[in-house]
Amino acid sequence: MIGNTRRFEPFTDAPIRVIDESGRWIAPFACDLGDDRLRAIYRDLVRARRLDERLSTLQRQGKVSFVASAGGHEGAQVGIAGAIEAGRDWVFPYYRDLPLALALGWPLREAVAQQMASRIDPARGRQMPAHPGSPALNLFTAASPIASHVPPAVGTAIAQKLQGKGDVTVCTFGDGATSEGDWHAAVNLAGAQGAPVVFVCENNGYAISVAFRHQSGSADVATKARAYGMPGYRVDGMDPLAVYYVVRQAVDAARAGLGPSLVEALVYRYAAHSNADDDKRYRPSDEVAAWKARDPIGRMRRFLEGRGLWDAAAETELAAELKAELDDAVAANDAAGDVPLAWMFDDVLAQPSTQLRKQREAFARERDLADEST
Ligand SMILES: Cc1ncc(C[n+]2csc(CCOP(=O)(O)OP(=O)(O)O)c2C)c(N)n1
Repeated sequence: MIGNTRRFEPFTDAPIRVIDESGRWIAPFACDLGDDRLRAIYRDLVRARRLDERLSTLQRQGKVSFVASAGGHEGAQVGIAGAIEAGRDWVFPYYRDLPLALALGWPLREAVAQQMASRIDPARGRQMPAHPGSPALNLFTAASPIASHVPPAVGTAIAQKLQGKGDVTVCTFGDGATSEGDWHAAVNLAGAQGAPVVFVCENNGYAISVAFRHQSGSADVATKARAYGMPGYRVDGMDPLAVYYVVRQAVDAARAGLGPSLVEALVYRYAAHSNADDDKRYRPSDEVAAWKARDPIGRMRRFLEGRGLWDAAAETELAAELKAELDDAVAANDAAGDVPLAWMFDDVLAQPSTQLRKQREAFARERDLADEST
């Protein structure tokens, strides 16, 4: 019931937090999550970080072509995942959302397969790495053009409203997306239609090298909600439970027919924008270090330790479990091998056109010639 969960006011100057950096609970209400759930949230954070580190290694080994690191975004994403009913609600993610996809239940092997474009990738190697998607989870495949997924997210939410089953849509994006025309058109429509959608901006302060103040005249992202007639919440995105509680309130409101919300989660990306970027050219290293000191994993661990729910032995056990899981996922994809190039002609049209058949034949001839010359 919305009445029980309406805890937060919109448009606060200070970002909403429920755990401080020392791991102390500071909210004026009690934490109602069970011990196992709290430990699972911590596990999701660490699991995402380990995958992130492994993907960078795989990229340097030439096994993955592109990495969009999510290090520093995990707290926000795991918090969002906890507030959604996976497989019922719809989620429209963006390319930095691997931790969100994993926390929703995307199998790690599948996630690694998508990154490596191996033969066991359900997308058959056709997606750019770091573009999660899963029909089983109602997880819309991430699209590269910034903010292009926001209009279809709103369309989905309007359809959910017409169906009247209380399902909702959550749409995530970076701060750069909020400077795009698609974003404004879609958020405006959501406000006008009272669509059951929760927009979550993972504001890491930069759109590649462009700092937020250079791409928007707004003081912050949450403010933009005022123009479209919905509440805008600013939340500390390095506090996973704050994000969970704020997004849960917004999701509950959308389910109850109260319309859309915009949540701004203040995060940081620790690594460069991608493996093709050099962040030292546009941001100082002490800024990076200051944000790392606020890391969501350390904060959540201190919170658990303070409640007697975690210790060094549990940490050692988790590290071993996650390493084994990652090793297994990489080994399975290594063993499966790369997607054959000829697969690009499959599944394009139910009845292949003359042109497609000709292209396939031309490709086969080229390949034969290449084979002969080796
Ligand atoms: C329409 C469009 N314009 C430009 C780009 C190139 N581009 C890729 S990522 C990116 C930055 C987006 O920043 P933000 O939305 O803040 O997300 P972040 O990468 O910081 O998480 C840009 C400009 C693009 N993919 N699509």
